[in-house]
Amino acid sequence: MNSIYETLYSALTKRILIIDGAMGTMIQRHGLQEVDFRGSSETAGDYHSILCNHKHDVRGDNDLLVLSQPNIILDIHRQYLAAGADIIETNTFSSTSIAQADYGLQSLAYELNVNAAKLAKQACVEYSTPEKPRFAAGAIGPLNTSLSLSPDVNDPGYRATTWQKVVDAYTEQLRGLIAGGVDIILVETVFDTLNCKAAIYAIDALFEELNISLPVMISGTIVDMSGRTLSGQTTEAFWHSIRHCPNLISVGLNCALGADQMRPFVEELSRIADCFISVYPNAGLPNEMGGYDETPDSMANVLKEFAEAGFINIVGGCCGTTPDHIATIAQMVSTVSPRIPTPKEPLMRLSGMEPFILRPETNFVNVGERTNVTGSAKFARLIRENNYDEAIGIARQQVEAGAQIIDVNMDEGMLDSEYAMRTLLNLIAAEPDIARVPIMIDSSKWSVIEAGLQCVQGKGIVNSISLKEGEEAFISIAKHVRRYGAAVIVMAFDEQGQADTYERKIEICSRAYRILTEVVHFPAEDIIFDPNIFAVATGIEEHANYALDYINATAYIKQHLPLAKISGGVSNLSFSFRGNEPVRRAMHSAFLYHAIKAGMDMGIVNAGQIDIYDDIPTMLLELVEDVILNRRSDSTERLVDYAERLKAESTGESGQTQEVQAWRTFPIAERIHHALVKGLDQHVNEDMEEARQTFGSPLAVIEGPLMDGMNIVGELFGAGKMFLPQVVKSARVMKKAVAYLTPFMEAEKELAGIASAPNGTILMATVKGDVHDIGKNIVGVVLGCNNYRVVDLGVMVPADRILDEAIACNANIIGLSGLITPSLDEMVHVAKEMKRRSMNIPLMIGGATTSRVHTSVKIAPGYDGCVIHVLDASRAVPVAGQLISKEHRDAFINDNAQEQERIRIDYARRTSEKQLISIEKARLNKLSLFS
Ligand code: B12
Repeated sequence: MNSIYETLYSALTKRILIIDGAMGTMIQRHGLQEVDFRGSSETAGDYHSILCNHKHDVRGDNDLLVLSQPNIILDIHRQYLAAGADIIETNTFSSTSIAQADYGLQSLAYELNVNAAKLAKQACVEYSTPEKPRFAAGAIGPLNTSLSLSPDVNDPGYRATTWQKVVDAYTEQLRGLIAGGVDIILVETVFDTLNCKAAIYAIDALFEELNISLPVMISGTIVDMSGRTLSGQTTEAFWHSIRHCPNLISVGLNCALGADQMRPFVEELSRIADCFISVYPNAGLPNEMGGYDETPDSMANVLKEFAEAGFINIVGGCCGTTPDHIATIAQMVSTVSPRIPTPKEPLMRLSGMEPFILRPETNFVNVGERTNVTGSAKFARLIRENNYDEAIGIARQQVEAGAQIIDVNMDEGMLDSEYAMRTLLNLIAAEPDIARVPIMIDSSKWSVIEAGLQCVQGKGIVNSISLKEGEEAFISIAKHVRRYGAAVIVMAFDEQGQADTYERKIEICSRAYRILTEVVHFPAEDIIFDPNIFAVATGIEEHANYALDYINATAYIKQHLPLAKISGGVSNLSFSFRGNEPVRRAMHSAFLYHAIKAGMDMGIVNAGQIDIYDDIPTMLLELVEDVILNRRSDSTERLVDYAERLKAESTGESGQTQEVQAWRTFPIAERIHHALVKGLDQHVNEDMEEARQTFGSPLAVIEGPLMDGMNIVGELFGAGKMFLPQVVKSARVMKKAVAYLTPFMEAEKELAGIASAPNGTILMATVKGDVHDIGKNIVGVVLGCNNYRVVDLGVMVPADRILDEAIACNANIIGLSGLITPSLDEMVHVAKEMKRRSMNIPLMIGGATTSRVHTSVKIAPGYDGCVIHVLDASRAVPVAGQLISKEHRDAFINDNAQEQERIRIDYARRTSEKQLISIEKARLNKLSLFS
């Protein structure tokens, strides 16, 4: 930390700081012509001779004015400082060699930055007082070229520039800004996170080289109300991708939108980021003439509300704003306290275009392994044949089948692996369905890993680094991984070789952890150990304990190396049984079951090669576990014998047919459970028909055997006995079943002669961050069949969209669904937003993790209208009926409110009983064994 950082930090804790407004708008007021941009000998000094003979037009190159008309720029800085700005930006938005090439002025890039910094600094010195220090922020713009996007629609893998060129251009700009004396580095208007990551890379490297560390501000740009950057990332994914920046003092948003439209995104950043928050919007959206209409008062009013809501620390304006805007904003927020950043839980926060957080309840994370030339013959062939279109198809299948991260490996002797890595990743960047998940860049060669890192805008994982080449090389590579902002897998490998015993595994991992956390300052939550899964049952005595050593090492690491994660390539384990799929599958499932219990977090897994643990035949399970847990000296022979027999039996169709027939003879409910758990959809329609007749109504089938089946799936999944790709298949079966039953529910409605005018409109949505929609869809169908007009917004729906649409469709009720823990907070947020917007629409809450207690204690108090928890689809109908009925509505709402109050009192009593007593009281209670 240096003194500028501390001075700025201290100011930010005391008040909301003001950043200046638009430079362009102010320059336009001077009506400068070509000749003015070139300057005169008086205004441009030595630069005049260069500029007056320059071949290219320079009108419009605003950054050039720091050389040709420095007084104009100095005067604008002064106006903003006089208006109350604490931070002013250098006039260097386009002062890189890349951007200046448009005017043929690339050779002046360094000088532009030095001079711009000097001007801003001079103005700051003039206005600084001990009570109100002013700061010159070196502005680094987004460039006129993108590392994530192709400028050629016909060639999505093409890039107009390279990572290295961008890093070089930014480094030169930074050198100039630092030489000119800026106090802060501001990377702003980030529309492509990969460009921003290149800037961060340059900052980190230059800070190290010059041994300085200025505070850094980063400001992204959300281009429209979809809430994404131009390169497709959500606000949260953007934050995950850039938070590794050294000395990051603030993150925020600027440009593209007016303050009003920015609200949800600023609110989100303020909720998730642990540094200060900046916001400097445009003066509204551009009008039809390209101008900006937001007045100082109207803009300041919105920004004041942000301040009062506790969202912001630094505020100002972007396009279209003027010193008048800044003065009004400064005055309006002067009495509001700044937001206090709070530390966030140290979770591994990855991203593709969307965020991916490993939370305690995330369960085992599947890393898709098919985009690996060493593991998939088909993928290898496609890459060799340069057939990237089909290779991309494999990546897509992986994500569709439930891979939460995809591993990409191009390590093959005859391939240009760097080229292949770059080509595939650039193509993936253009496929939002695939690029939404984080990428694991897998290679044994650093040059290939680096080629990959230079193509991913999100926060991915490097697979892998190790101590193989000694500490020095390890530290250097780890620093680079950090500089690229990735998490890292560390293989248990050192100068002596690969760790194959428990002792070696924990010794190497502990040593690597110490170096990473203490020397490299790598965040512990971003370290993943791979303690090596080796083949067992090989017949070699020394291999007998391999699996158990991995499992025990996992448990040790989880206990002794805080926050570190564990991964591994699972298919190695069963190498000795190649060709015997049932045994391999059983080995993988049993191994994963024990390894996950010991703390394994993620793995490179072929989803087709795992069974459900509980389904492994008892005998096979025992034999497999004997091998994995090394329980008997003859375990390998016994498993080999069994495997031989199994192979003999299963050649020919008969074994398979028998198994198929067996489950078809189960009672209907069990058949449904079986189909759901196994993801079998061939018999869904006939089973649904039978079930419908057995259970009396389609809804009874949904809420009976289908729900029970999904709960079994959920339990197996939660216990590490079933994996996400399998759950995806279960979900498909469930959806097919519901689709079969839906027309029957509709027919019931007709039969009941329900009137055609709808009872009311119900807006349904699964909240932001959550993809579960089966339950919501069922509720929608059931309500639809009971004559409600249902407007279904789908999944992952942000609060503001839910509320805007609810108003637009004149909804009588809003129904929120959510099944994962973070959705509970999101529902609280929706309720609070409803209150902020003074809405009065009743809110129904549903989905497996929601509860009556949570709704009463956490959601309902945030909203003045009615909030009601509804357990299932059939109960949704009477609840909706009561909420809409003119006659019963008030009494129903009142009863619900009273019941919720009782629940809150009861909850408060139960939790206060659990509260800790004072130390004195505890001492009085001490255990006295000898009195
Ligand atoms: C199927 C499923 C999936 C499918 C979802 C497919 C889809 N299109 O919906 C897939 C594979 C994609 C999936 C993904 C994940 N899942 Co999941 N999933 C399940 C599972 C097994 C079943 C859910 C289901 O459909 N149930 C059947 C339906 C009908 O029940 P329901 O949704 O509860 O709906 C009924 C009522 O609740 C109610 N209702 C529902 N919504 C509403 C709304 C209103 C307004 C009303 C009135 C009523 C109502 O009516 C419905 C019918 O009666 C559950 C386990 C479980 N027991 O729920 C886990 C479960 C929900 N998933 C879980 C997890 C952890 C995940 C992942 C995070 C895994 C991961 N590592 O990535 C991701 C989440 C990704 C994300 N960002 O959302 C955990 C959640 C744990 C937690 N507390 O956070 C669970 C509980 C499993 C577990 N035991 O660990 N999952």
